[in-house]
Amino acid sequence: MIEEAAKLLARSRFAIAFTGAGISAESGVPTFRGKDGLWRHYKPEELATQEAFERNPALVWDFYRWRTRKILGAKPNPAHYALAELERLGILKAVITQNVDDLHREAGSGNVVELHGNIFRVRCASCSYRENLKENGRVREFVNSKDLPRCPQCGSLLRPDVVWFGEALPRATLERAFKLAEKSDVVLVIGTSGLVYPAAYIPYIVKEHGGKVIEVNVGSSGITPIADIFLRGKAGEVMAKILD
Ligand code: BV8
Ligand code: ZN
Repeated sequence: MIEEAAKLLARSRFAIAFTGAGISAESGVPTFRGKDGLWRHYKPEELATQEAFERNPALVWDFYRWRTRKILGAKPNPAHYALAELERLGILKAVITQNVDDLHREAGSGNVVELHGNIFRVRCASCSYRENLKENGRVREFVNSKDLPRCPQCGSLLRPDVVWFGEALPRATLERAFKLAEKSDVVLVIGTSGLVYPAAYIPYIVKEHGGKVIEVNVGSSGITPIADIFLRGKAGEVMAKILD
């Protein structure tokens, strides 16, 4: 099966990758719904929503500061590097990710579409102020502070620049992802439960346009029913083999 997947990729005209939290599991970043999943301790409604933030911004900031600390200690794993290498070889045209951990960019992927935002960016809840904490070298200061961060422009609360449940994905980002999916003849689906919409449409769009779906996952998911090739295993291990 691995050889078949490698051949499909090598012969593809426009291959893309669609990734979820599972691709970062071997980097030590907790997934959402697995046995070590984040949501086990909390429910999404309690933390990753506008209502939760309005009701208890300190709790939501504690959650994101905790996650940022976890992600700061994480390095890309062989799966992230394999995708960057496939892009360098001209095989992979883009990575569409649901992850907010920036590990694809750290591994060297160039064309990354972040459907759900990026945990290292903050934005103002009221005005258009945005800041990339990583570029400004302010992540540690932000993560270690106990206060509620305020917008330097208007004084309102700053929030993580990620998409919460019940929030629309940025239109331009979603359109760019859908256009990539319509053009692709192979989508490599790695480490997603395929439960969260509209992101989970991506592999279905590829399939509808006659493309092939290769799935890498330790278990089955909402995408498995449409997978042409299902490679059961850890992303880092399977992707390293595909690259061989
Ligand atoms: C919207 C950012 C409307 C924040 C996230 C009922 C039916 C259908 C849809 C809905 C519904 N009720 C509500 C909805 C809509 C909702 C939704 O889809 N809910 C789901 C849960 C049912 N969607 C939304 O709310 C979206 N917005 O619909 O807006 C709208 C429209 C117009 C105008 C106004 C409003 C917004 C969704 C975005 C939410 N934000 N994250 C943050 O990160 O804190 S979602 C969150 O889940 C993460 O982004 C994560 O990436 C995403 C998906 O999870 P996965 O990545 O798949 O991770 P998961 O843990 O689930 O799975 C891991 C997988 O990896 C598993 O399969 C596991 O087997 C595998 N794995 C584990 N280890 C490994 C591995 N595989 C390989 N190797 C390993 N080592
Ligand atoms: Zn502001």
